[in-house]
Amino acid sequence: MPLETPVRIVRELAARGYNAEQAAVTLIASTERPGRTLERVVEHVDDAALRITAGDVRGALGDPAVEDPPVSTGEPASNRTTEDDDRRDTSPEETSETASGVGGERSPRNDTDGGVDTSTSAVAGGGRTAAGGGPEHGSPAASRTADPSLRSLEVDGDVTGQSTGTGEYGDFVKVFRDRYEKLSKQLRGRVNHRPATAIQSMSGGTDAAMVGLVNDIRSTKSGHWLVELEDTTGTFPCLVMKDREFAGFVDELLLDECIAVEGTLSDDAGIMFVDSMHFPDVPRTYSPNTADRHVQAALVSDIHVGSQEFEADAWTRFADWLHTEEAERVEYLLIAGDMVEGVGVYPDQDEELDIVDIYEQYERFSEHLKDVPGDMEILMIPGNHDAVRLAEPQPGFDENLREIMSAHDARITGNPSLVTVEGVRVLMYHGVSLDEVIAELPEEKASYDDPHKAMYQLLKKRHVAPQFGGKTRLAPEEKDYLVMEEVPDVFHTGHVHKLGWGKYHEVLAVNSGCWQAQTDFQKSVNIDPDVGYAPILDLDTLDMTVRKFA
Ligand code: D5M
Ligand code: FE
Ligand code: ZN
Repeated sequence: MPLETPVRIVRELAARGYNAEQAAVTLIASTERPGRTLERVVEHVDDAALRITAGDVRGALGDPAVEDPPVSTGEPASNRTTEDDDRRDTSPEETSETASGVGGERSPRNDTDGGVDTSTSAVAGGGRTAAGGGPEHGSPAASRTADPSLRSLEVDGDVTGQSTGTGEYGDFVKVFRDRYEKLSKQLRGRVNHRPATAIQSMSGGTDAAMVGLVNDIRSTKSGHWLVELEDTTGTFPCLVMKDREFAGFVDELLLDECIAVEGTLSDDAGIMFVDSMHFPDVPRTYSPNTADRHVQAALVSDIHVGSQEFEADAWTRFADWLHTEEAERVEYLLIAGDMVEGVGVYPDQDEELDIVDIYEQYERFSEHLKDVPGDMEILMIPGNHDAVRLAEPQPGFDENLREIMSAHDARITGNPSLVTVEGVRVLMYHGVSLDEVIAELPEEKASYDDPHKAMYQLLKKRHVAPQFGGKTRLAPEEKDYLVMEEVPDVFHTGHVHKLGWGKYHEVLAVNSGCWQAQTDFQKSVNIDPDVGYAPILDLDTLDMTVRKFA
């Protein structure tokens, strides 16, 4: 087979079970007969080696003295920045693809065309969809030229290895207490609230305020709303009159979320007539963090390897594109769960399985991961199809699965995790609660067509899965890992298999679609998945471009 391009070399090495440093691929490609060189390298390396280094190639070429040669990439990186920027912003090829590729019937949603409760500045420079495609869409890159020591990736709020919950009643008390502590702190400065027991002993007609978790929501005979709030001392009923301007907020309420209300007690002091309602929310003045250099992250989710509907060709095109010069700034790949299709996740799922063994699914996934350039940083969290406990927070993959997926040395953390990438705080959450938010809220506030709007609701509630007891299973822990204690700069989810993005008070919310074509179940309920898209995020500006590979 001709091995004239780095992409082919990487694929050939992957087929033989090797991952490769980009510098090694460049060296092989630069030789007169890359095919012959590759054979020599494979013969030369240790059988146990997983990753071919530039040193290995030198060794095979008979120059073992040079262990780690500098990578020759042609032009300096600084030139590329400008060129790259130009391409991002003005390429006619991208513009025309936008019109023909995604403007049509199956247009993924974003808020650039004016959403409802979003910030007016929609994804700056974003809202476009560019064709990704294979090497023909950009010349093969030698490698990521930036100095890897500039990279940084830290993880907070990861339950992996920290789980203490035994599932006892006392654990539920603890986790809700912690939720109340953390979220009430965010509301405390805004209202002069009193504990439920203190309000219970106040006299009729007095002003009062309370911070509590929503315990019950009922409509009254006359169409008003009775919202019962609970704090650590007790409960108190709060009446929202249907004609108040904030009555629409009641539609948005989920059980167990934390809110504050202010109002006046009834004459018999039995209920509070609500005059204002407050959510923990993202401050309107929030100013997001950005990276100090031009570097990008690809955000993907829901790969579902092992399903008959997994779109391997689209994934390969994506991986090939990552090897091109156009993608040389894409140094991070963040995957938001559902690496594999899993087994026994939904009834009758086995009828659509391509690989029935869960470990074999991870082995195949690992092969697909090897197509991704070896010099990228990968981070992944699990989803509801993955082989970890279903209840959230979900710990990262166990040793066994890590071993299977070890070739790329990816960072494996829990669902959710707050990942700080070169200063940018990316909250990674698979997204099972989105089904709940979409089911409970009115269409215009949350729908499968606009998954980012459902994400706005979670940002407003500062909790990734507020309602307990429905679709979202909660594992009681010492603390509530699902609270957004800090405001993220980017909120990245998947799960609903729909692409959508937009900004909520300057926080970029991205639901990144999937790599699985429509399943029978999805057909039966009219879910039309957005397959094979990769949102590419500029970490220095938080602008985003979506690339299509399906
Ligand atoms: O789910 C992808 C989306 O489809 C998510 O919104 C749930 C929904 N889904 C898919 N299959 C089912 C079944 N069998 N029952 C209920 N809901 C379903 P994911 O879990 O990522 O595959
Ligand atoms: Fe999924
Ligand atoms: Zn899922």
